[in-house]
Amino acid sequence: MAKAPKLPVKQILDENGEFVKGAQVPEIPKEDLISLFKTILKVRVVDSRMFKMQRQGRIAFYMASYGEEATHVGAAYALKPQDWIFPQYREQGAAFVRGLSLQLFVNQLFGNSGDLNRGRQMPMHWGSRALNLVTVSSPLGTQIPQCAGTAYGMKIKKQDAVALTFFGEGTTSEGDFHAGLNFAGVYKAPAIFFCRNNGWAISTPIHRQTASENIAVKAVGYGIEGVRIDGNDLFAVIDSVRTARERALKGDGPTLIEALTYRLSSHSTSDDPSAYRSEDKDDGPWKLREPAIRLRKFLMKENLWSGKEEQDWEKTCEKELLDAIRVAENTPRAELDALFEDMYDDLPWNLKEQKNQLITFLKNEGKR
Ligand SMILES: Cc1ncc(C[n+]2csc(CCOP(=O)(O)OP(=O)(O)O)c2C)c(N)n1
Ligand SMILES: [Mg+2]
Repeated sequence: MAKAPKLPVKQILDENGEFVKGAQVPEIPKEDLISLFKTILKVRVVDSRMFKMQRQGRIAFYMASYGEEATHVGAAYALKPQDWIFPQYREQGAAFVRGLSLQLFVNQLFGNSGDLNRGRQMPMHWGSRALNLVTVSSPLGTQIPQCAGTAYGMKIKKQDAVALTFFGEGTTSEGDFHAGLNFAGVYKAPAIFFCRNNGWAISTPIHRQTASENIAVKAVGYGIEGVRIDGNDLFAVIDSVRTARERALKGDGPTLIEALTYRLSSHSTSDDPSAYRSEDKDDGPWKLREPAIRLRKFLMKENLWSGKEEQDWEKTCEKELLDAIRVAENTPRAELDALFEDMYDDLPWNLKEQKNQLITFLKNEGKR
């Protein structure tokens, strides 16, 4: 068997909230660090409330990102507004960092008429054209070649921008992973392939996903840069994406970043992880390594954060969220016949016919 190059896992802030000896610490203004920590907490408030909302039958589905927040919050922060983001689905923090309002996020979960997708997708398929945040799509991996192609387009147009896509380690088994990385490698597209290796693809553990030593090493086969980082370390995430961005813009091609993290939540509201993993043995060690603990320790040591501030901030997030939920629940549902809009300038005859059938049906049912 060919020998894979050794790729060390880069860590900058350790689990005790201390900088690793000799690590080059990326420059991040203190106010930004506080704001990023607040975004991580906000994601937690949203995740925990929306999970319960699903259990109450008020939304149909939800996916939490407990334990993985540093990956998406940090990666989105390291980008510039002109860069494009192609999410998988478990990266709501990236949407918040980009500026997606809580109201728009919640509207999407309800699929109401205030939803930018006009109620056409299941919950957790958020996105925003105005924010260069491509809408989540359900089939795994489709975002990877889309990101590669978009990045190549940016290169041709000589834009000062890159495209970053998030995906899980499970998604690296899709053919689209190969197509995307191969294309980006050949054309030196300014793309960043950000893999959240959270250990699980629903119930499939990483060792059943690939025979490869790790995910980052696969970069070698595409002739691109591959790095492994501690994905629960916000500093390492920011540093790796900044470096990948600089390389990409210099014309040095794409980077595959493997961020090691752990899915402490269930896969989704439709999943029960107790059926396939042990809370003590599998999750236990990761509960101590999750990203908020070390960041909180660091900020407190630097006198930038306190327990009281955390309580107040969580209350503020909860209030903002409850207000957004109230608005969303009182916003009319998306109009069904909007299904026929936004695709064609002139609707083809068969779709016109179907649209009229739908309108007649709704009238007969007393819904119009
Ligand atoms: C092409 C395709 N196959 C299967 C699924 C069903 N599915 C949805 S999420 C998921 C697991 C993905 O795992 P991973 O990429 O590691 O992301 P994570 O959920 O861990 O964030 C699967 C198998 C799908 N949506 N699309
Ligand atoms: Mg996974």
